[in-house]
Amino acid sequence: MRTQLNKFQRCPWCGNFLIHLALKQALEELHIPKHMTVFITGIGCNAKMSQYTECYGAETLHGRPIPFATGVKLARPELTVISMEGDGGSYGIGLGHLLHAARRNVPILHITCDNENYALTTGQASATTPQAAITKSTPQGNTIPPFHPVHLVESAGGSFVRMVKDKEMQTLKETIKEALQFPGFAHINVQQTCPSWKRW
Ligand SMILES: Cc1ncc(C[n+]2csc(CCOP(=O)(O)OP(=O)(O)O)c2C)c(N)n1
Ligand code: SF4
Ligand SMILES: [Mg+2]
Repeated sequence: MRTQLNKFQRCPWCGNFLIHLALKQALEELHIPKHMTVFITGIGCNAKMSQYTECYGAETLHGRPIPFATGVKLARPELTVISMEGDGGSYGIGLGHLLHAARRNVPILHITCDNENYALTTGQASATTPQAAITKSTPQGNTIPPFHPVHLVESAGGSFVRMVKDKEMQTLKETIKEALQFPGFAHINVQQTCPSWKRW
């Protein structure tokens, strides 16, 4: 984490604190140098993480970190390239990129901070919001069933696909380490705490 940035734009108890710490520890324990790491995010609460991390990176467009990260990896295959988005970005607007990255086996790590809602825009329902959940966009309860992200990415050809809870930090860190050493496309769905909007 950048030491000079001590004011994170996050709610207290946000799961992104845990995901960020696990990622930082994983990179440190694998001795991956900061100048060899590129961290690409999209847009959303999670996306600020690339600004808060001491390495190369960019905060791109909602749904588009995977194509950006793919380009970086193609140009500089020796770099460790991490892409991150929320559930809205990964499984909504950017779903096509995720499935094709899995199908093409692009050697990057894509982490989804899955808080089951569009948090930055104040909590609308996403593709992973459970049925009956009350959100800003489903005041009577969500009527649409969510899909299962792990099954979805596996069906596209993803061979390293994991689902981990943010609070299980040791498991999360070890899973990130495993994914960073995987020689193909790796996807981690992190079940993320969002005390402001996820109340189910
Ligand atoms: C192309 C585009 N459409 C819509 C938006 C508005 N927008 C900004 S953040 C966001 C929701 C993000 O939700 P998610 O990807 O789940 O990330 P979270 O905030 O939950 O971490 C939306 C819809 C945008 N920035 N760009
Ligand atoms: S709205 Fe949710 S995801 Fe966004 S900072 Fe707050 S707790 Fe975290
Ligand atoms: Mg979200």
